[in-house]
Amino acid sequence: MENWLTKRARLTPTRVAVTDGQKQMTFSEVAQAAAAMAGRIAMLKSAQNHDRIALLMVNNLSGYLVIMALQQLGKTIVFINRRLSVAEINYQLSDADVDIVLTDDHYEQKLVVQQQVKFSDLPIGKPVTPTSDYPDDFVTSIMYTSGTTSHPKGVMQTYQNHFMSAMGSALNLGLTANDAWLTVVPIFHISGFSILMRSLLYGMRVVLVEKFNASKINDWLIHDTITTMSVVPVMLKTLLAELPDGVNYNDHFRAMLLGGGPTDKQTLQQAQAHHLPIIQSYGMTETASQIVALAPEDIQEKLGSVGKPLFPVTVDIRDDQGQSTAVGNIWVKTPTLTPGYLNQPDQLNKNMSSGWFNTEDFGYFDTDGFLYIQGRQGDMISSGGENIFPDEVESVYAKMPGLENIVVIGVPDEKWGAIPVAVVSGTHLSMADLRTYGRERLAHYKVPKHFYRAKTWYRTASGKVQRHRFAQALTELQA
Ligand code: S0N
Ligand code: MG
Ligand code: MG
Repeated sequence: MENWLTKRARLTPTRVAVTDGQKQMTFSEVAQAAAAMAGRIAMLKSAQNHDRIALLMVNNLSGYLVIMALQQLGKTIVFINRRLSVAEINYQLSDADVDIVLTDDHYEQKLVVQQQVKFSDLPIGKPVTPTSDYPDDFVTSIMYTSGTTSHPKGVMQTYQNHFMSAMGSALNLGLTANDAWLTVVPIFHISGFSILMRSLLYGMRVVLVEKFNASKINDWLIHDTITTMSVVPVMLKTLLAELPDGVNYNDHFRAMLLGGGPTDKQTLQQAQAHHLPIIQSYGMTETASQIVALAPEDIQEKLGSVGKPLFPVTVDIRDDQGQSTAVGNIWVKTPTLTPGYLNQPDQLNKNMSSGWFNTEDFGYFDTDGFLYIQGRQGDMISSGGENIFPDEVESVYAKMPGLENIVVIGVPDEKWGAIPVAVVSGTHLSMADLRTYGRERLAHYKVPKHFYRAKTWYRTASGKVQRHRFAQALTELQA
């Protein structure tokens, strides 16, 4: 396909593409600014010989323009989660074989790469001629997700993935020339980046918000003509808690796309009481965002369901033998599916069968064809829209001197949905030492919030830790 930004700037040059509330830019202005920014990036020493460039950003205009610029240069963007520790980031940079990392101006940590450049320190350069094509199978973005292995994997997303995802979303939510999508979910996640891709395809205004602040966002949703917003459950809860009774969002507001983890019934009922147009959805980095979502007309009737598969998507429920069943693993067939994990084709293949992908989530359809998610295979903890894998946390603590055993477990949490806690044994280390060790090496949301000392260490005969027995015993330990 032709370069989406060039095309969009030709189709609707004077429409507003993006704003941060202070400054706004039209699509024509974005196209020009992106070509100028691309010229500056192209001046970097090794930019020419590298296909991938990493990005550490927050949701603001300069970050937005750097993304647009990297696409003009035909570079693959490796998005780095801004909350990760230096060690975690270095792992991803090295795994992606990246030598250039561009960072927002507030990022001060030193990373192990040949060139680390703040946006405002980019050299002066002449605007470039943008790449003419956005090829369907070109990997434009890579985002790392943790998994049951102790190291995260780079999920590759092609233009075709993003295109089909944006179409599926539009065919469900509809589209108007006045749409505006509030973007406070991080752009380094697919929840955020997918909004930028939709904007280019739809000709839609993006409202960038750098820091989640519930009262400011409520104010914006009440007074601006924003039509759509993506949220994770903790954001919805916080917005509701700050929203005065009887106050509604602006009349144009028609979709609050809710995803990134399970939401409790009480929060959904509260949202209903406020007449919020909650569109529950289900999706993941591997599927370039939502693949199943509620339709606006089903919001009232189907509370708790994530909706029906979007137009390009097919879903099948299968048992462990791969046979269709009523309740079981959620398998999906979708043109939005990643072509694979960077450098690890086997990792995707092991969950694939004849073009179908096993999400490892559990669920079922009701008799009207609405999907309900029941949980997940394995031990993943979903905290505030971030996924935490106990294996990854445990493998970091395994190297801590003076600590013999640790097991990490997810427990329900009022605010975040779930949080990690740990049970330890064979140590005189203080709780403070254990916490500090983790915070120096891991993203803070992954560090266990409490450490309990075990009286018994549960293992199978073969020596494998029995996580579920620790989870059961936790209630006693907490007492
Ligand atoms: C909720 C957020 C904004 C909270 O961050 P906040 O308030 O900015 O925190 P800080 O002030 O930085 O820190 C305060 C303390 O809170 C801790 N903390 C921060 N985040 C978490 C967390 N997630 N869990 C636990 N603790 C957290 C900090 O560590 C700090 O503590 P101390 O001081 O002790 O260090 C933030 O977490 C956030 O932005 N979350 C959302 C992330 C997200 O977007 N996830 C979605 C990922 N999934 C997908 O992208 C696939 C699904 C999808 O595409 C989708 C999802 C949602 C909506 C739409 C879609 C779609 O399909 O389009
Ligand atoms: Mg990591
Ligand atoms: Mg290298």
